[in-house]
Amino acid sequence: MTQIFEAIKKSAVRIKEAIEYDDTGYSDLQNATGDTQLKLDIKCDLIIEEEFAKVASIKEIVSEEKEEITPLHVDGKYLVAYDPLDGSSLIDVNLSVGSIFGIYEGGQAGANILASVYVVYGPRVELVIASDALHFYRLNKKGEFIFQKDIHLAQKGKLNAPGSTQSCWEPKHKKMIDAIFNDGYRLRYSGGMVPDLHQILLKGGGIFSYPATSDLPKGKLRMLFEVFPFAFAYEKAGGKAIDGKNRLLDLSPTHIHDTTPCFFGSNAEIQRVLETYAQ
Ligand code: P6P
Repeated sequence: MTQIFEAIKKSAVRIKEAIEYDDTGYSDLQNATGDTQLKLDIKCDLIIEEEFAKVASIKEIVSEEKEEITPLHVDGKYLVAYDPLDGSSLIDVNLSVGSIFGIYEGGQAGANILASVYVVYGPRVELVIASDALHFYRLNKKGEFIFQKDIHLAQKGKLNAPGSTQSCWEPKHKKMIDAIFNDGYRLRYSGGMVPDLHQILLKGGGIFSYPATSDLPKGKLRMLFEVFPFAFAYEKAGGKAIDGKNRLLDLSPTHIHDTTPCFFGSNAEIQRVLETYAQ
């Protein structure tokens, strides 16, 4: 697995430079979800595929930018599912974006995830590896990721990151979000899953929600390369990750681009979600 982490670190340095200096215009292509791809989306996907092609332990890869699974090494052990540049539409307004990776063995279910990694491209480039714990690194001037600390969530936090179109929320969800704000929580939502979830982890706790809505009954965020990697990370930090009722890592996609409603947070906030969605 170490070689996969090293390949991700090399990709992150190359993606950082692409974000800073390359064209942020749109291509005339669409991804599997129907999003028009930025030239950067395609370039970052190619960077990661190039680096993974050098890692013999990777059997196949799944990318947000590709319709189907891509085979790499027939004798490899792992499936790596990734979103090369999550929130890329935020780049042209100079907000933080990220890359997300899930490393699986023996299948594509949440139960098959062995580790996850995410990278935040912000004022600083930071990388977090979820394996035995949640390990936080920061890029230095020499292009090396230097370990900072292990991340731990408090039992209860102060941040509320309510995603999706509010006019499409179920009444019980709106009532819950309003009650959380009435308890003094601070709104922290940029529209970028990676920086939004990273902030809650670094600030010690809170809740990020992307629920089922009338316009997206199965949610928006993809199981394999967005939801499961962060669910694994939040659990390693001592928090929880659910779909409203079930633990997210107990779910299995039927298609590699399947989505699910998702809630990530400290234990106290997730308890509020469970009580709300049990109604
Ligand atoms: P909304 C970015 O497009 C993304 O996939 C995630 O990074 C982010 O959490 C979500 O969509 C934002 O969606 O509907 O709240 O704008």
